[in-house]
Amino acid sequence: IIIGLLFCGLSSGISAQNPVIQTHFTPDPAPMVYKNKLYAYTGDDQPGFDFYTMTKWRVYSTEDMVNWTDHGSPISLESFSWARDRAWAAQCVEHDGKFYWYICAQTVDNNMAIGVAVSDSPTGPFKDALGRPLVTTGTWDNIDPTVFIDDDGQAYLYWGNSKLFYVKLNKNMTTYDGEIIEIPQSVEAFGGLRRPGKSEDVLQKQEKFEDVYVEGPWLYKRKNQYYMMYAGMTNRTECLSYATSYSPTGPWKYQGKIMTDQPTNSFTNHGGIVDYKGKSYLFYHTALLPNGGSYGRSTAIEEFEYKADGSIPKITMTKE
Ligand code: FUB
Repeated sequence: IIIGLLFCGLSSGISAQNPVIQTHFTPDPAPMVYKNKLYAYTGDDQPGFDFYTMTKWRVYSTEDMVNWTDHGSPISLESFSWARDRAWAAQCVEHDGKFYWYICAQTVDNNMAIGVAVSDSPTGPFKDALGRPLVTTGTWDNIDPTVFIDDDGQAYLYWGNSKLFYVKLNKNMTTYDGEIIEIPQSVEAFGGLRRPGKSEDVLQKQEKFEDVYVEGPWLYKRKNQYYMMYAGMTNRTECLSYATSYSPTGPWKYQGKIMTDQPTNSFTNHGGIVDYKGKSYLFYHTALLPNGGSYGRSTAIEEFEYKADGSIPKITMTKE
């Protein structure tokens, strides 16, 4: 199915619209470039829910950032025998000609866990690689996996809500042997600190609020710097912030907000950054599709240019 959609914010001069996909809700977009195509792996919000009651994941592709092909929903909760609910944020990466789609979902034990499905094609069919979760530590922190493969071939899996963890993946991309490392939270690393004893709800209501790591990490490398984008916190809604490091395991240095307290109307924000055909793009989500909302979120894209020192400019969301 070809969905011909245009979006604004492009230097090509094409006048068009965000959200880029208008046929389904497509939260938590994760871009991946493979060969000549750009793929967007997304979640699937369903209208009418009052929570993130999600059951499947979707994939789209484009070659021109204008026309998108809908590849349907190659994986769902049913693809993972251990998953019972909450098909939340995911990311697919290619390694040695295979495609690894890292997902998180609620387990039959009522925790959140990270799993991985594998395929020979970026659009599937995908199969649960393990028949069990890849990371399950019996907590609710195990959400929002991001995977990055460094130049030396070492793959890193980061994830976490309110806490940020990583493991080094084995060469098979589906297991790990080392310890799970928790990244220390500090003002220097992520712009702020959670105050012990205060719930997120209380934090959001504070008038003056510094940034803080919340969820949705996105790890990548550009030149010799590693970038960790994440959903941070502002007064009204999640923002997108980032930290950098000269090592994939930190220490991380807070660099500020990329997308600040703008009216995404979705409370959460979650995205990815990718270079494609010589341009840089921020993928994120908003509630701006008709009938959208906090549980009806859609992929939006902005083109941007890095500053000369490698920093990411403040990016303003665009819509029609
Ligand atoms: O889409 C469900 C959850 O909302 C994601 O896992 C979080 O990052 C937030 O976007």
